[in-house]
Amino acid sequence: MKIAIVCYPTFGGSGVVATELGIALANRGHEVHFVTYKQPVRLELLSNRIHFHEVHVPEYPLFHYQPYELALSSKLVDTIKLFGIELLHVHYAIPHAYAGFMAKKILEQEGIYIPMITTLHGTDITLVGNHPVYKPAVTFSINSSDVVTSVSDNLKKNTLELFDIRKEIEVIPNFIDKTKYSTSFTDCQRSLMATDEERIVTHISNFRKVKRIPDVIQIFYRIQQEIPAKLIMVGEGPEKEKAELLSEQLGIADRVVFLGNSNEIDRILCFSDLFLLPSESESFGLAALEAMINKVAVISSNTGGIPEVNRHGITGFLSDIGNIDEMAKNALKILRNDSVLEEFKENAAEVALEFDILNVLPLYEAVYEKAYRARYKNSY
Ligand code: GMT
Repeated sequence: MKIAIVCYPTFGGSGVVATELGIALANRGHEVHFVTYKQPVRLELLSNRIHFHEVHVPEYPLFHYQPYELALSSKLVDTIKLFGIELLHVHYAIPHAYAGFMAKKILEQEGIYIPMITTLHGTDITLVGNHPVYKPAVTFSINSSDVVTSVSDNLKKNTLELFDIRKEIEVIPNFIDKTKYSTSFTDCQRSLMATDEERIVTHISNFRKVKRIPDVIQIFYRIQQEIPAKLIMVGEGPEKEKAELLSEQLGIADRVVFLGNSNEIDRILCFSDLFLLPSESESFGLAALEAMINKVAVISSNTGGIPEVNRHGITGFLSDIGNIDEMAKNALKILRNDSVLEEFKENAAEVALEFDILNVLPLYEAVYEKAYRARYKNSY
């Protein structure tokens, strides 16, 4: 099938899922066309089955806001016609589902019927999409999609509670490709980061408020008071500076390493013992799943879809949002003892396999088939 994928090309989870899905679809023989404003970060190799089409928005001084949706719709129309695309899959409702719907309608006037799948990722529903300035447009675009998928049961529940949705929402969880990690590094170069006695605790995110970055630092502060440990902070975002300052104020700056954005997440996770995800809200927690497949135990909040991924007492522990004392205590339960740590690490990797792409890809292919067969139904 010839599939166009629209996503954010940045380090955010929705872009990562869209990119990895596109790569996997291409490996299965589909032709995949990414349409977005920059080459997606995890898309290193383009090939005859993976294409990238840049959406360019010319600056015009009259516009206070440059109209990205318009440019995206037009680019979709051109790309779909030029390459004979058969299906459009948009990740993150805002503004992708809206722009995709416009493209679909423009094409219908030319007798081209393109089914549109919308995948909801989280903040497009919970934090951003639910805002009154966007709500009617988001509701309309979800209801106008041919198929709607959400990345967790919890996100489906939230969507149905927050919006007036008249469409069935299919839950297709996020996934990992275990073959990517099966080359597991024999030498993780752990010694570059920590001594043999130190445990390595890691956090990876876009450092937004929703991730509760100060909690990450405070949990680690309590851990390192009890056992030798290092904290590795991976990512960039508005809360990073505050986190650096807090580590200095707490006198632990020499034990906290800020690495910035990285394309070597698997290498970093390879030498990590514990992953911290104390988020305020999280529709799934892809970062936790990526940690788990790399045999890293997880200490997280129990919000949103996280309990669907991190299993309490098995792959790690979950606590109420903001309960940093309990999170630190639970972290120490795992980290203090080699054999306990090993057990949690093994469990994490085993549970992560439930989300193997081999189980998840057929679910997407099935909805593609269904939408393609019904492509004339949603047009008027
Ligand atoms: O976590 C973020 O802030 C990035 C955001 C995104 O849209 O890229 O992530 C959301 O989608 C991910 C992939 O489906 C999920 O794993 C994250 O849980 C979700 N983030 C939130 O719900 C806050």
